[in-house]
Amino acid sequence: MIAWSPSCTRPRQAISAGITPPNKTNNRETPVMSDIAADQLRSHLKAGEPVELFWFSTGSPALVEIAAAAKPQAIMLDAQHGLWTREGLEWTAGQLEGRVPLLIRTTDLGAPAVTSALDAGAIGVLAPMVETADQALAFVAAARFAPEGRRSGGGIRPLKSDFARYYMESRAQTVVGVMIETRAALENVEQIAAVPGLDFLFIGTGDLALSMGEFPVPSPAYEAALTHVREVAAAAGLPCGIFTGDEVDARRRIKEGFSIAVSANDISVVAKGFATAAPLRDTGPDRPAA
Ligand code: 3PY
Ligand code: MG
Repeated sequence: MIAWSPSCTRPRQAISAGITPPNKTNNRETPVMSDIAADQLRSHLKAGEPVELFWFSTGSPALVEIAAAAKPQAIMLDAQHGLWTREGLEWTAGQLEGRVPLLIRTTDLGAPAVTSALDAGAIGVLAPMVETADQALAFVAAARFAPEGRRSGGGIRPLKSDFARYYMESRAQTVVGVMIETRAALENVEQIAAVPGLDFLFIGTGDLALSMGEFPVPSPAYEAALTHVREVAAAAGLPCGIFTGDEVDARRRIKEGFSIAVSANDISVVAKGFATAAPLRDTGPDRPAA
């Protein structure tokens, strides 16, 4: 039996082929990863259903807790540009465990960044600024235990109950994506999409526009690049995500055929919320005199 991974929809052999998560029906063997959440995310991606992401940069576990009540299909903590500390990742992952699928955009492409994110309890990682197939290959290897990769074993959450089970579940369930967000990545996107063990591509629209010289007013060439990446991903059997600024933008991209889009990010939501609160001081002269 082949345990499901988004890569299993692909023509080539999936990296997780042959890995079966331990039997979840045995009550002595409670899953140790964020199992339900992981299943939800993977089944959405497998079915080609749109996945809406809430994206968090402020490093606030409290904000994530508030947002999780809206039941997003997945949450992304941005360790590259955001204020997340190692402990913040850990506490946030703990509070979401099994309820909302948690992904982490790693600080960089290095193995320690990937290890911290997965040890904290994320069910998947997203690599920023990937430009070559070799970089994608190394990132995938850092995210997967041997024999598929070279992830180091350890961490509080993986070790807290049954590391053998965690190891098996993680081999079957961990989701790995890479960002396409530079001109060089565009040139190499076919080779990147062909990297075994990759589960999705994700376009960083801001950096891509900067790198192409298309910021702040993109031309049709920029839109054509987005379409090209989506089509390359589809040809490789991979879902393609895209960074979007709000729900309207996210809906538009999902209608175009993107699989993952960002319907809310904490910076914008908080900024907009406070902006609408400010006009109170303009209430006017109708107020009774003190
Ligand atoms: C980009 O748009 O470049 C991103 O990385 C999303 O934050
Ligand atoms: Mg970026």
